[in-house]
Amino acid sequence: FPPRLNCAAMLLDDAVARGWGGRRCVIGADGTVWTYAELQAQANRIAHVLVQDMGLVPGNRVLLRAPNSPMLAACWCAVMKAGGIAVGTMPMLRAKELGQILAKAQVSHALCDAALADELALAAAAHPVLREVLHFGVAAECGLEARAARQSDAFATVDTAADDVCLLAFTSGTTGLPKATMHVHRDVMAACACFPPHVLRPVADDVFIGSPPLAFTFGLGGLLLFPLSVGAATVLLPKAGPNELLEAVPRHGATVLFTAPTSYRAMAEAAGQRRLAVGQGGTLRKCVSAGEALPAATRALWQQATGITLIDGIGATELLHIFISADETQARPGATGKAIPGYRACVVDANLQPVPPGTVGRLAVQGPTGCRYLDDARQASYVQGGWNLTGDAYVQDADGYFHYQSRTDDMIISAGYNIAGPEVEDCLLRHPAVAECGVAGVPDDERGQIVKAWVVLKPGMAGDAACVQALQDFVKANIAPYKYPRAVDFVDSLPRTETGKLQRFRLRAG
Ligand code: 3SK
Repeated sequence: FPPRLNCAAMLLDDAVARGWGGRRCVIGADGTVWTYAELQAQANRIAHVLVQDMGLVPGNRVLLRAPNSPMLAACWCAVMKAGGIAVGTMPMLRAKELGQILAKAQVSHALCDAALADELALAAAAHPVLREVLHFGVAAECGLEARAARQSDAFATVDTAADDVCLLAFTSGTTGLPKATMHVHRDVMAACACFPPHVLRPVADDVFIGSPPLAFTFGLGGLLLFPLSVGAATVLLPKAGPNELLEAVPRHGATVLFTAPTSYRAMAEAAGQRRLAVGQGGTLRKCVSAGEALPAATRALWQQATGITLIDGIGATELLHIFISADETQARPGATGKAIPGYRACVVDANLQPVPPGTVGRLAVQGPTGCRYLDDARQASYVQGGWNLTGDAYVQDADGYFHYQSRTDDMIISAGYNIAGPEVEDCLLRHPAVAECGVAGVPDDERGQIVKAWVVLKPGMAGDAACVQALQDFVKANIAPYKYPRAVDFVDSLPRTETGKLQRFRLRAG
């Protein structure tokens, strides 16, 4: 990439200049359809509001708070165009967490959906660093839409350096302590140059749809950057649970779906999914699963239900997007895939030395994107010897495929056995009574740790002693018996991050 670039200029201005201005670009749940030219014009008007009304100068941090929608996409592009730094936030965050973000990122400006204004106002009262807030989704003259309508729809996109930070993506990870990862304009373009052309291979006629919020880099890439990079359309739904997706995919003629394993599982089990896929009367042709390890049972269920082979991938907020994956022709059940072109990956021991195939170790990744925490001592443990250590335990097989085991801190060591919780979860998910489950190690005087399962049963199933016995017998009959859960709790739901990742540390903590 050239030393000076602005990702919005490349993804939006260049798209219009290339003649895609009249193509459908962003589609909302409320019937909004904006072409590329219309998204550009709206982003330009908002960029004027940021600069003229809100006093933004390049490098200022702008918090964005809204569910997925065309307006949120326009705000994100406007911040890029004005040379600001977008700070995406999950819609369900409360004042306390928003306050931590305001302080850490030194956020001076915010664009916020009026329906989510209260918690931000509480956070702002405690953190006066936030000086300028505008709301959208309000009819008032002082609202963002009304102000934008008074502005010119031409804006000279700021000529940023490729290395200028444009995005602060927060990750609470699976351990609960938020960190801010910095990404520069070139990282955004690098992400668009890796997974989409080498694995997903989208085309301009594709219609993307999915669940991850744009505040999560899985969603930002899958539902905004990647479609823009090929001139495709994207459906941005504020609510995109399994039922909403089952309804919206055929309604919008969606062809590419991005969601998480739990959502694929729920969709596969619901009625009505049979005619989703192209060739079965539907439109879907590519389905990407990430955000969490994909259980082989869920891959098989989706394949049976739709005939579509899931494209699994592992990414990280620290690396912006997916770095190991396999397209639908190369996918192997039980494996995430191989390092995608542009990235290198290997499995290493505690001294960062590569381990032989078949040996469990720590995943180490290098590529065009990488971890830069904002002012955080954890940088030194994430990046070592030029490698990003993602915190995942993997095995590489003799053919180079990477097989997920667990988070490194989730490996259960019981009576000398190494047991990967996700393998036990995958097994339990195959039992007909189980809707969802989480497995983690808990302290045990005799064995050091024992395997414990937290199980959400399907409706109508009784969580009694007979059920515990049946689940334990099922695990013993299907994987090595020493892996069976010696303790089983039945729960109504599992603790997850805002992005849907299971928080095993909260299970362990009871
Ligand atoms: O959490 C992940 O696995 C992920 C996947 C894709 C892009 C970004 C992330 C964080």
